[in-house]
Amino acid sequence: MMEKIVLFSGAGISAESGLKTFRDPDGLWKRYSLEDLATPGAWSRNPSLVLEFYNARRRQLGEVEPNAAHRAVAELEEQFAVTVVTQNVDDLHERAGSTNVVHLHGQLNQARSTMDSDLILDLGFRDIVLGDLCPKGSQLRPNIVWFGENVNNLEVAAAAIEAADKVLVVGTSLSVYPAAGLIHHASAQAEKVMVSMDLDSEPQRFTWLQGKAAELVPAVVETWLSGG
Ligand code: BV8
Repeated sequence: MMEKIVLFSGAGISAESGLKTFRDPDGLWKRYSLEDLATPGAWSRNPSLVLEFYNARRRQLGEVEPNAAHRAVAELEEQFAVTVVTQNVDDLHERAGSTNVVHLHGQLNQARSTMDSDLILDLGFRDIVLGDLCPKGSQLRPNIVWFGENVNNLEVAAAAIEAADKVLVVGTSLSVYPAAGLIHHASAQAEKVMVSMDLDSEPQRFTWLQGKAAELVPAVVETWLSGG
């Protein structure tokens, strides 16, 4: 029976691929107010602004690549049963080769109908503009979970973390709920490691490794793949 690993990631795992994080000094929420861009109110007030914000991030996503951290996580699948639980809306885990990725906050390369939230369309890296309609005739929106909207796949994610023999948390400030609360589902006997540049909140029962994901994650993966 393969040991189970959960990789729980936030924006910091994609920082070295060139995607901005949210709360670092040059982060997205330092330049834009999240209330003006990532809430249902923002969408009803100014849908074009919201569409352009996500169009710009989606275009950028089409120009960046997974980094060594994403690739190392994909390599774990050689010897472990791996579930990636990510807060990120990018597809870099998938592009690096991870085959079991649970997105909590939606996916930037998907659009969603505004009249049927189950009607989801693949976008690739294309824009969404006003007038782009779903097959049922309503405006398309980014398939992103905005603040004040319910998070996807919470139960699946919690169950995977509870069952994990090892939990590796990478690149998250743990400042957004309920996603951040998921790490408390890690069992007492699981090996628990957290990689980030700085500590925004106490790492709870996790061993904290301070540094860059593209350096530290491959080292942790190498240790685990060689039986350490
Ligand atoms: C919900 C998609 C129930 C958008 C995101 C008042 C009203 C309503 C809700 C609330 C409220 N007060 C609080 C809430 C709950 C709210 C919340 O938590 N707000 C926060 C701001 C306090 N949560 C919600 O609203 C959630 N839904 O509660 O529904 C409900 C329903 C109705 C009414 C009420 C409640 C929905 C939250 C989802 C929001 N969407 N993303 C988009 O992407 O545009 S959240 C966004 O921030 C990201 O998805 C990510 O998940 C999240 C956290 O960011 P991180 O990934 O952690 O990134 P961050 O920049 O913060 O940190 C970077 C980390 O990386 C740092 O630790 C840094 O050290 C490290 N790092 C940087 N570089 C590197 C590195 N580490 C390693 N290597 C490096 N190179």
